[in-house]
Amino acid sequence: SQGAVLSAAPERSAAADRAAERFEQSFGYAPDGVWSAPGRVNIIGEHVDYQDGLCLPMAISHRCFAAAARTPTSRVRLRSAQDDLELDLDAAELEPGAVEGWPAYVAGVLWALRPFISGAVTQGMDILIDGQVPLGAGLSSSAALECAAAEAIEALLTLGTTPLERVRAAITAETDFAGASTGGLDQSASVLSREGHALFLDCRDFSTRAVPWDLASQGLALLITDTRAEHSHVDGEYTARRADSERAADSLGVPTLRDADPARLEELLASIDDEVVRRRARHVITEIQRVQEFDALLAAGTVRAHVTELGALLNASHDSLREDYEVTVPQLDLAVDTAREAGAHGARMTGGGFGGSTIALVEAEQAQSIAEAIAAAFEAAGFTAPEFFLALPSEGAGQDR
Ligand code: GAF
Repeated sequence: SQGAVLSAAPERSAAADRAAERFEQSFGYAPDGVWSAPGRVNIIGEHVDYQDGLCLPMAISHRCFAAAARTPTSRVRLRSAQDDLELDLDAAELEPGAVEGWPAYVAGVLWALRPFISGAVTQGMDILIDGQVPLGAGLSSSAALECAAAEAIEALLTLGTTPLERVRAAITAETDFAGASTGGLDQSASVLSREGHALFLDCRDFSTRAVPWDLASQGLALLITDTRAEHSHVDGEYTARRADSERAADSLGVPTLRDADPARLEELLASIDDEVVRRRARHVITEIQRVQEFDALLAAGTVRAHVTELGALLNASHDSLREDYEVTVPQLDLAVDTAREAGAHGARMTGGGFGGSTIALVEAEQAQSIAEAIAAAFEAAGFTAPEFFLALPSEGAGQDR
């Protein structure tokens, strides 16, 4: 094996300075400011956000930066340091379907914020996007893009929106403008996370609570493995799972699976005729319960004090996503199985699945050897070499300079 390199967290203030320089190189003048928003991992609570469930994500140290300025025109000009695709359109022409590719996630946020803009959207602006969140890794590069854009637009237009209103605008941009019908976990994590903490998120009303999640001082680490497995058919499969979960709620006669009583699980499941729908229901209902148990353990003491039980909940989450929800792929299962065999307290896929990343709760001193074991297993299986990061609980969206 080539060994495994655990990439260090990119330094935030240097990255913000670089985004400002790149804006100036591209547009020929200095930006009014730089704003950024992070990617995320979900620690537990997967495929439950669109059923009013509970999730426990955290922001990671990889961020998307937006250097931006108001202009004395009505043109919206969007450029990227990573991609040649550009957008230059009149602010009044913003409408779903009018924009393709990554600029749709930025233009969509401006469109979604129009209820907060007095009169029509006519103010022009220049935005340069400089992103560090790995693309297609299941680490929410698109939410980071939307949420960085929302911070920049809020400041440029002094809209007076709350963080939660910006979360909702980012969700609307994704579902109604870019056309990806996701559940809100990613945008909430990107905007509302606090440094050193995980975010307890109740998707029924998007209320949140910061939960201390300081692994480093306890000799622990959360190892992210980007499996680099190709995200094929992701959108179709995601939509299909969402539809299955809605069928499950219908069969049980409840508005959402959050309303199903976990104490009556066996009885409820027995009332669902369709075998696939029954398994989908079992995943969502038990996953919401696992988040409650995970949160209760964290409230009762340190991560270290309950590391075995917390690890077991991570394992149970993955097994449920593999067997009942069927959103894993061989690379995700191999990374998880290998991490467990190499000494992780627990491991699971994170995010939507069908490719993307896994997380493993590990002793800090074993992070390197577990990463090496995963890299070796991937090489032996003939899979593309994975990439490794440490998930350091970072601050949500905000202004950099
Ligand atoms: C993706 C979606 F965007 C989220 O809304 C969530 O459903 C997640 O998959 C699964 O938990 O990241």
